[in-house]
Amino acid sequence: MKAAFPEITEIRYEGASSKNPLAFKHYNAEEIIAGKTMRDHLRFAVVYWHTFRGTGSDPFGAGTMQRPWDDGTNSVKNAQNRVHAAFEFIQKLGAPYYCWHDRDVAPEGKTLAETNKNFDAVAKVLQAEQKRTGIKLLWGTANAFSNPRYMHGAGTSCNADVFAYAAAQIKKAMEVTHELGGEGYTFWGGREGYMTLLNTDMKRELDHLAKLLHLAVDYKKQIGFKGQFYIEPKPKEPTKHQYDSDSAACLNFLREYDLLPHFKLNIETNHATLAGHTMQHELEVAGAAGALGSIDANTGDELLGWDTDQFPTNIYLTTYTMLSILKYGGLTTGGVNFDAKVRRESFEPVDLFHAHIGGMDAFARGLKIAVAIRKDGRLAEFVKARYASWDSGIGAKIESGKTSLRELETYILKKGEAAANNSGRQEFLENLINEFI
Ligand code: XUL
Ligand code: CO
Repeated sequence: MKAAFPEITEIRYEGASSKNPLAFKHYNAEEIIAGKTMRDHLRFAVVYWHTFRGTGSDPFGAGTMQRPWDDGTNSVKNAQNRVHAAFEFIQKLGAPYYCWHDRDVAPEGKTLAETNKNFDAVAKVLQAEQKRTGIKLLWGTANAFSNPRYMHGAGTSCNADVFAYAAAQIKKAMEVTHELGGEGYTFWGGREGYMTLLNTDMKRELDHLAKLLHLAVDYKKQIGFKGQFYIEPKPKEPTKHQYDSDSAACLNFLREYDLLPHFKLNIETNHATLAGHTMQHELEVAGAAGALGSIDANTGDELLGWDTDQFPTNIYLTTYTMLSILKYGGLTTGGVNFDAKVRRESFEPVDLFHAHIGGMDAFARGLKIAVAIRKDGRLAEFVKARYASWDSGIGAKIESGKTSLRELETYILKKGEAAANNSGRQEFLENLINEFI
């Protein structure tokens, strides 16, 4: 097969002083930092949907992307050829993982049986390319939102047949993920929400969504799939309200339906901002619940209020992200998955390299800075000292559950007033972070 990126050789680490746009300035896969290689800390993944299926179309205009390896047809043959281009790209980039939706990799047929056959035919090539290159599947997922049948949702559809179809589709996507040695499986509820409450039985829809996830948990056990299940929060787009709106809503849903032991969260930056939160907030909510699993790394445009899925280049963002990830023990099953797309105006194949190199370097810097901040220790010491009143005396008593309102009243009556507060020192801490950036 002809090379898809003939002018591009393996992307190498050349150090911070390099002016080569096709080299890493900060990501040095083998470099050990805080006891692990950068490769193992960051576990980068390339997404199939944006990088190999993104056309550059938007609501106002047609696709713009030049993808010489793609013949533009929906044939299985074209899908198989595309796999070679994808693995050439991922290998030259040096990312250890990739992710897909079932419908990104293989075309839909007229029936589910035909679609599954197409999927198997392409999965065979994925399997061979994984073997040839050593690139692994971070997670698979089912696209249960694009086809018109999913207009009312998949697990939350008012049409029971559509629920059954989604279940069948998820079953197959889990099987293929398992066959390809996938390390996880993600559920993003593309249309699991509503456009208007006037036509919606919310309680029933939520019950159904939980049913679908329980069926998946059961099937996972039956086929012996050991990968991690993830839910990916997103508040809106395409629906007005998505049930998995943010980390807290997902955790509440999982707890209510006894699903929490089986799931972790896959947190996406632009989804966090759509929810009116920071990425760090979403990571902290997930981490505190022991449910921080993986991240979809991207960013939005502060002046555009939609899911622009841009590549992350902001060092503060990657620093705060890595601070939270390291705090909760680092990425184990999950990774830094670039759910990001090049701009419509960046239509040449080489732009895919610039985008990923930039994202990987931004995360490498975030990792190094976060490790340095943790090593320095002043930030953690400050936070620890801020809560010192809880380490002994009345604070320790409250935390251990050994007090009552009556006792607390007696305590304060005796003191007359609470001990004086200390400054929150926000500006001091912001300056401290800037010492490391
Ligand atoms: C959509 C989104 C999805 C999920 C996988 O906003 O993030 O691509 O990551 O279904
Ligand atoms: Co995503």
